[in-house]
Amino acid sequence: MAAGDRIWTNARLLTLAEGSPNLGLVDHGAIAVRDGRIVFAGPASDLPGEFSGVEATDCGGRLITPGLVDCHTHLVHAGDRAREFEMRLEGASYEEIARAGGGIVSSVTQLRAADEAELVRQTLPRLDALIAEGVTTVEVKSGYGLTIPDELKMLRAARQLSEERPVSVFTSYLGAHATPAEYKGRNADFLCDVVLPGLTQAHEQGLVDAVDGFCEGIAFSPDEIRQVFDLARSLGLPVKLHADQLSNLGGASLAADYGALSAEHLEYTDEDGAAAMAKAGTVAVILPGAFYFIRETKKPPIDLFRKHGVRMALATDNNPGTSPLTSLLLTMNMGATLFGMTVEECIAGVTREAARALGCQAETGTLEAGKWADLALWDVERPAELVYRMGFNPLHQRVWRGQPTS
Ligand code: DI6
Ligand code: FE
Repeated sequence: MAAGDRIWTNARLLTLAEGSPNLGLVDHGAIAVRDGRIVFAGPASDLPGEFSGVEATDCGGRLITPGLVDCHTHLVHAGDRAREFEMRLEGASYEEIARAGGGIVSSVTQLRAADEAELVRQTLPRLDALIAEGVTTVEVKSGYGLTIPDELKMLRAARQLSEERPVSVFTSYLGAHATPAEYKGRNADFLCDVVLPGLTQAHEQGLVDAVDGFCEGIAFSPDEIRQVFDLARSLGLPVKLHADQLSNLGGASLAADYGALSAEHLEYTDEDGAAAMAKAGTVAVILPGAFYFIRETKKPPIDLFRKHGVRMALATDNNPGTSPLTSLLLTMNMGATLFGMTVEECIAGVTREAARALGCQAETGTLEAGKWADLALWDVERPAELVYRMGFNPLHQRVWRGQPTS
């Protein structure tokens, strides 16, 4: 027994350990923690004797899962696009909205006008909403600055979030998100002047954990994305890609070619793309919030992912334009209801597989010895309840790195 040791007893565990049936369910379970890391998670009868005198939290039979991981967000942004949403409800077209100053351009304008402290201030309520549902790790992208200083500002704000709240933050550089007005029709210049040198600078400043891009007709071509990924590779940074969201440009295969951690959205991915992802071990990050919000009708090919053994994660894609969603619980419900994902796929998708999509599966995402003690305790009897309810939050306690935070 050492100072700072903690145990949780009288719990039902979903360990999510790879290959265990029923999400690694342990009916009479206990977790022992030292220095913020899990030392033991399993049947209470096997709890190591050295923890016998340690003060225990009696979980009253509650369910413990790994802390949730939101592996795809644009959480740092300024302002909102509620007016645009209203205009769409009134029947306005995308062109009309763009002419009225809406669309992604409006988010870029608002972001550029906000300083770092203001960005953090505006982001914290969204982060708090995620945390309130048991999120212990969150990914945050840049991509609304689109100048080097503004992209760096976004990434610094993202890093600052982990100073403000007990949460692990992973940053993704998304300079190739959209072409700003001043570079309209000049993607090559934008890449050369902003995206590529911005990535080098952000990396030098320790602000980048992974590199992302938006491969789409309205954004960047596969060849343009390759330029970004080649630089990422030379800097030793992992990549991920917004791929095949609105059309199939072969984004899933492109991501797989670079051994990407993940490819995201994937509504238009075909069988070749799924097979390439399986071979590369690229995780499919499914984003039902954006599908729902833009009233997309083409569903991601979940059956093909299953057939080829592609791992699937689920994330909010929180962003002001296409997914103003701050609930991973609702995201799971949408994954099940809209796409037919199973309860097990949904729960693995916001824990173990989401961690894999961030490359942090050795640190979090399952209840296994050696990982951070990132836990969520739930007032539910069965795992399906986490997926089935809509707009109800059964979180009882959240633990980040061994410390209860609620
Ligand atoms: N895919 C999306 O759906 C969002 N970004 C992306 O890469 C849209 C972002 C926005 O409209 O603000
Ligand atoms: Fe996104």
